[in-house]
Amino acid sequence: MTDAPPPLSLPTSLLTSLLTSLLTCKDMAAFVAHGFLRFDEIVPRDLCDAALAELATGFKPTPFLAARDSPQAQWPGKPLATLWRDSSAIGPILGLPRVNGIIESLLGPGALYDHHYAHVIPPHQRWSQPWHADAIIDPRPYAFDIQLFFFFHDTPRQAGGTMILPGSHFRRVNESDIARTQNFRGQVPTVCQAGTLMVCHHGLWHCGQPNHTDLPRTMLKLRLGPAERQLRRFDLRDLDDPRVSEILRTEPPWMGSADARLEVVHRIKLWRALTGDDRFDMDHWLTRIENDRT
Ligand SMILES: O=C(O)CCC(=O)C(=O)O
Repeated sequence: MTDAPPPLSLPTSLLTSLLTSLLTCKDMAAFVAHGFLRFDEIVPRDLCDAALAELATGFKPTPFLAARDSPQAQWPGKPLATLWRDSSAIGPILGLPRVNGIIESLLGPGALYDHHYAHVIPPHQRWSQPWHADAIIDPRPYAFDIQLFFFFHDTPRQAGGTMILPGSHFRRVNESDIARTQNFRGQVPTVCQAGTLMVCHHGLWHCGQPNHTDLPRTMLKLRLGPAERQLRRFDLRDLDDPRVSEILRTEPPWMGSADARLEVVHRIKLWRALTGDDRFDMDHWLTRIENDRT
């Protein structure tokens, strides 16, 4: 008789740390409903200070500004893990287990770099950036990119933290189509402590704000796309928690009841895509129209 091979198992501590750095189903539902997630003080202060110092040196220029023959010009489309290898702060920040877990939960493994830019609003700038959504050039209905907004210094309201409109991400607009509007009901300014990260769906409406302080306001934006299908990449242990549906139903204040129905349908479809559960529904919204027998 031969001995059976020992069962393949990971040490519990490793398994727990892998799982705890991933987003839960409730987190993912919040992303699907609101189009963003906020992580307060996720980057330690010392790394924030180092990141600001690194940005002040000119950093790696965004590919838009890089010389055509420079390595940075070739970055778009490359795996994130292969970039910022020699960076003293941005690389280590992107390597933080929690930051990695967030990216992996939303995009799956091997996230691909799209672009980055350090948005600096000078002191006493009274101009407000017009509302916009970034580069809506893609027809993908439910795959999505994410945009990481890093705030490396305390950002009080006067300092011009990015304004966002929660729940706007399914309203696909081309860049500045929404620029003639000054304020939307339900808009939320980013007011936060150093080290805060906002992770936004690429369709989320947003704009920079005036900076009434004596200091520049810096926000590092990094856009990433998926390398694989965004399917069940997060911690699935709370998949059947009834709060998942409650979160998916949340209505932002700008939505009328007719609009809300359209949004719910989008959310159900994205939830189906992310979980692989083609029968998932809420209040019969999609099942009602899936009876075409022709
Ligand atoms: O500076 C900001 O707060 C936002 C800038 C931005 O996201 C953009 O220009 O697309």
